[in-house]
Amino acid sequence: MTGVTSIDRAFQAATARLKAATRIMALTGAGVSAESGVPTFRGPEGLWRQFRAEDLATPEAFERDPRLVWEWYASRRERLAPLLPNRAHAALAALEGRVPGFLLATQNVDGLHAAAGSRALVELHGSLWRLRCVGECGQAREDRRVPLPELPPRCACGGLLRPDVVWFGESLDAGAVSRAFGAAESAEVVLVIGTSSLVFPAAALPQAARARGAFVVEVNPEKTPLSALADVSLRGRAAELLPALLEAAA
Ligand code: BV8
Ligand code: ZN
Repeated sequence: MTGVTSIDRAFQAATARLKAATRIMALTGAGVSAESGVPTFRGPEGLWRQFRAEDLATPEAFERDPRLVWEWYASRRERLAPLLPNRAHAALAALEGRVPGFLLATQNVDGLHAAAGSRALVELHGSLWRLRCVGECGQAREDRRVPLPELPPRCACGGLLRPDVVWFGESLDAGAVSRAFGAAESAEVVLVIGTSSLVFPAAALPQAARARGAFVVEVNPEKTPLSALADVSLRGRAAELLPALLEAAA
């Protein structure tokens, strides 16, 4: 093809690999939900701009001031409630239906991958639609009420309820981590979509896959610490590039 730019070559390399692969793992971050209207964390309008992660997304912050932490999560739930999955979420759900060995590991807590129909899904950082009791019963259950009746919300057992998400300094669910690393280590292709690749251990997944010979494709409008390691880094928006990749790889 005359005048093939490096972008076309990268895109073609990615689609050729996707076409041939039977084991694919995808890792997503806040960028995959950006086109649904969900603010990212570290972007110019990012959530962390108004708040400092250290002040809010930690068990110490919750211990110190559960109401303040809950005001932040309640505002995120209210903002998220009317939002819908976008074409990137839909493309990943469609890819799952086409590839027998597919797993999607997300760092997002917004529930939009499940809403788009993804089932082979690991929510590495939990979900802000699930509340967990820090009192006696320790129960975790889905609760989509917006607004919540009181902040902080209380469990029937009298205990405090917290968002069932993983805060900084907290360990991820061991089962989720082993499922995600197991998929990364056996994947032929890893798609890394909409993440700044700064938060561990999620950001270690593509390295683990690469070490086993996987072909790593990054989809992100910006350069990230992963870009140098990726086999191809497609500079673009997920809602545009993912449907195009799927179509070309069909
Ligand atoms: C842990 C809470 C054991 C839920 C979050 C090494 C090993 C283990 C831990 C660490 C380690 N090194 C450091 C640590 C500690 C820490 C960590 O990683 N710190 C970082 C900041 C250095 N990790 C932990 O504490 C983890 N716990 O491992 O426990 C332990 C503990 C301590 C020490 C050792 C071991 C827990 C991590 C989970 C923290 N919880 N959130 C919530 O409220 O959401 S993290 C937070 O960041 C979110 O969950 C988010 O998912 C995550 C990652 O952010 P991104 O999703 O990447 O979003 P971001 O805004 O940064 O980037 C968006 C990207 O999208 C950008 O690149 C942008 O260009 C792109 N984009 C924008 N628009 C689009 C787009 N892309 C495509 N299309 C578009 N349209
Ligand atoms: Zn309880």
